[in-house]
Amino acid sequence: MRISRLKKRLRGDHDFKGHTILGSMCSEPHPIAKRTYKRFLSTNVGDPGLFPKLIKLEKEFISNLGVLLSNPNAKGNVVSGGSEANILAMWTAKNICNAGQNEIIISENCHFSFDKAASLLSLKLIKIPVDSRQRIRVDLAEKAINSNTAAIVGIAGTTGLGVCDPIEKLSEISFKNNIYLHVDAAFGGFVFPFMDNGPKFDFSLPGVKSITIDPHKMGRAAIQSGCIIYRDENIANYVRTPVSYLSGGSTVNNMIMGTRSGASIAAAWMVYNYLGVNGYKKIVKKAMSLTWWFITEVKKIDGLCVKVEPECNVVGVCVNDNYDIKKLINGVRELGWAVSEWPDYMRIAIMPHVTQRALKKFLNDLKKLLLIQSLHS
Ligand code: 0PR
Repeated sequence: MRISRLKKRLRGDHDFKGHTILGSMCSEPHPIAKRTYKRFLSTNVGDPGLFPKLIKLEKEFISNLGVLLSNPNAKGNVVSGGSEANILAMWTAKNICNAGQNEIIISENCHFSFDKAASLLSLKLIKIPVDSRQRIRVDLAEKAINSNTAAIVGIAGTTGLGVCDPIEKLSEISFKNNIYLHVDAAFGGFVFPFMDNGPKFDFSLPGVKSITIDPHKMGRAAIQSGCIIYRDENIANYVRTPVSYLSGGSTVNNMIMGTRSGASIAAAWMVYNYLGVNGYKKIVKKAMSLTWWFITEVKKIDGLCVKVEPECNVVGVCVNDNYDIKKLINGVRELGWAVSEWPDYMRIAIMPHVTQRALKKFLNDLKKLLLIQSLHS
């Protein structure tokens, strides 16, 4: 069997180099991440005795991210992605709490990984409405606090609309009430720290106990790499499964996965050190200027609007009452574009692989489809 036959079989799937993927929060990994991933493909840090140096590299990487997030004492792990990181944070919060505390206060715009966490851990999500800027209503979040509250969650870079909850205020209410605050910065974690005036969401806020941050989104690393970062070792140790028999002797596993790829860690470490803060600043600057340009162009098109001004490179494109968003989304998909669909908008993520040229073509297609809709109405 030749690889060309496999390629032929998979032909037709989208590809980041093909410039049709506009709704994804992942991107083409940096070439250095790809090379490194390949080199360490067969490593498994699920058996720490086999790869102690890779484990050390993982610790160093987490510590690097800790520094980025204003906390050199941070501890944590590279996991499969934001979903696993969020589930681990909820598991940790549950283990810290007293029995019976099972309510999680969270924005109605949260990622579905929290629904999974709630189902797995028998938690109850108290979904709080958002304000006109699509950010959690802190007044309602505060009102929802009661003796059953296990944790509060803030989102730094929402999945659909790229906004940041008021984490500073959530930190205040969490700290005051001694409640665990987790920040889901799966997307914004590799964006906001590299902006000149990005929103505050990190460990400099005293209430924040853990943060999800994903190198496989804006970090230009390879899939799978998400990170769960805890404020300190004590918090990091609330999820622990003792393992007695592996090659390094008795150890603990503090995540969901057993076998896990060391290639993800090596690639994320490599690209992070290769790009450095200045490299990421350049990536974010480019993505944000393209985002603002795209929003300006969207607003010029009769019938189109943006759901809210985003705070990072994720845009919710919607239509006015004369048009049907569902039809528009179906139309762009038929023309070959991959966009994400919400009930009243489509999500466009201006990732590093997205070019202005592709966006111009996409905007033209939107114009044509809206014209067709108006002629048929
Ligand atoms: N938290 C936030 C805020 C997210 O946006 C996401 C995923 C997660 C957690 C979960 O991360 P993992 O998917 O790494 O577990 N956000 C994207 C989404 O669900 C993930 C994605 C990426 C979807 C690429 C599509 C795609 O092509 O929309």
